[in-house]
Amino acid sequence: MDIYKKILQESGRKKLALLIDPDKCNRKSIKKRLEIANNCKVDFIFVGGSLLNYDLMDKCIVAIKSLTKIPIIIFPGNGMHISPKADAILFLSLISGRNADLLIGNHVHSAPIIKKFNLEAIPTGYMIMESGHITTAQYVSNSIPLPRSKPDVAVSTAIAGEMLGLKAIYIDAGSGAENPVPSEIITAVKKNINIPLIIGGGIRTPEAAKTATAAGADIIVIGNAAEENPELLTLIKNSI
Ligand code: 1GP
Repeated sequence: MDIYKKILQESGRKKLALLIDPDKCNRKSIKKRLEIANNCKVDFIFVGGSLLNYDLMDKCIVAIKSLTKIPIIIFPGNGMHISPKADAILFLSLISGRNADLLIGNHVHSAPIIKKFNLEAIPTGYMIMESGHITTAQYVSNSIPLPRSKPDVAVSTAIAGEMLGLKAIYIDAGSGAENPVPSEIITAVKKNINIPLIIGGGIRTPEAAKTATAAGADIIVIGNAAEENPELLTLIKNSI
């Protein structure tokens, strides 16, 4: 399965990714969410978290696979988060930060394993956005988030990512963010790049999801809100 092709397919149709945290993943806890995801045709399942370990990632993917055929994409918190059981992995480079390990260091360790597993790697420029309280992603990445009031900084960063050959840009306000990525930033970035734009973090309502897609997001990612209220997935899917 060529997952990147699926991301590019029907480029005008906004897509929804459900994020499942392997630290909170057992068959029982994800069953309802995945039933709803199947019914409302969620496009992708992202699996990832900032603090998990390999073993949990593998088990979680097996559990998800027993409940859905939706493509599973690893959204790694570090270079050890790899599983041969997934369909693809976002090969993230934290281009909003200046932490060399997250720009290239972890990649050197994980690339041979990803290759050995024959796992599709999607080179993705990952940009963490200032969003209120410090998020786990900000803390763990030891990086300064992009300022929310400076669209130019986000735009320049995204353009540089595309010029470096990255195949997607993911702007993340962080899991459970107080405030999602501002729509002005989404619009400004989208206008300046020709690769898919993924937006996540702190999107909790169909209105917020619609705001993000109307501003230019190609894929939106929903994690916490669907954990709390799985029915929200259908409402969000219908609104974007
Ligand atoms: C976090 O973008 C994801 O990295 C999703 O965030 O859990 O806040 O939806 P939420």
